[in-house]
Amino acid sequence: MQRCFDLAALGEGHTAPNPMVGAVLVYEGRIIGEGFHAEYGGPHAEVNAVASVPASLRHLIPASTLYVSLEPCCITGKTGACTSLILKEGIKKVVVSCLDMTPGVAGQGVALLKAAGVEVELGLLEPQGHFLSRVRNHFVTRRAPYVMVKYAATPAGCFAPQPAARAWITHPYTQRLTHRLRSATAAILVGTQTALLDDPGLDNRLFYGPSPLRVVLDRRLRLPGHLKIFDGSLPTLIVHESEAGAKTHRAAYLQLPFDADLLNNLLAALYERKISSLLVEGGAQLIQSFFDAGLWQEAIVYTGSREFEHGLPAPRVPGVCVQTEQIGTDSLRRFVPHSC
Ligand code: AOF
Ligand code: ZN
Repeated sequence: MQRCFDLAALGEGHTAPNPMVGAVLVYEGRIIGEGFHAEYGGPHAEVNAVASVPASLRHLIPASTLYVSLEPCCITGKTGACTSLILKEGIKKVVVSCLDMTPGVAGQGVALLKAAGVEVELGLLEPQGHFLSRVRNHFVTRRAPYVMVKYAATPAGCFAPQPAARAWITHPYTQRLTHRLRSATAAILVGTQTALLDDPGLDNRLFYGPSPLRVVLDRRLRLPGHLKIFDGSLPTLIVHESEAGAKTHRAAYLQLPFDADLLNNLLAALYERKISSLLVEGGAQLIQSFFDAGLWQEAIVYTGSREFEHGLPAPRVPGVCVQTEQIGTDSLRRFVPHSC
């Protein structure tokens, strides 16, 4: 199953809004085939695992055990149902780490296999399986993108210098990890002040894989066209309130009321666009509003070694730290909400 997880991770950044999935076929303790879901719309992990078995070993498939990181699908979406493939190949034992909460699957894949006489073991390395599939399972059950908040703070807990200015806190290596995070996230969000002050590209320049959809709040359409977000290099969505104001920059526009429901409405609009994950990169006020509304699933806080003489205090994460890692001179902490 660990091998399934490792294989699944090779699809990072390319499968959304589908999950990353890995599968391994084992005959008498020996792997005879393996595969992963490599891109959205492409063959599923199970299909690739079966297809990878050499012709000389194909006769062993019915006597092999199929390990899959996620419950095999029993619906026809962009591809055929994996449960049909399993039955067609005569596989008699399937080991699954966790359920696929997609409506129409959600336990029915396992039930269908069991009803057909296949022995199914569910729950192997389940916590790791849930972690791997957390974005997909959140997206389909909550009908909203999985929200990841990310920011850097100084050792004293400052977010930015005061008066406000663009300032770098972390090591360039940490920036590379941020770009990896961007490559694995469907959309990235910043507020107006961050777009103005930092002029960020909000793209993935420093890691393999794609860049996210750029989403920027600009209530009164004040952002000037020379900003990097308007360079036309990537899809960009400007969220605004006013009818008035020119919508002439290289971007798509989404009008929403900037009231108490803004964040919920924004998440609903992104869900409609099949955006399964959202990285909230700043500023402090926007991050705080996601925390206050309880609309976040994970927070990643980098602590650098730089200090400001006068600094704006960083938001306090209303959650528990589940992971700490040292990255050279910086540190990473991953938080989840208290209720998790
Ligand atoms: C699997 N194995 O490798 C993946 C699965 O639209 P489709 O055809 O790609 O299928 C969507 C469904 O398949 C949905 O339930 C999604 O969670 C699941 N993804 N399932 O058996 C895989 N990637
Ligand atoms: Zn499938």
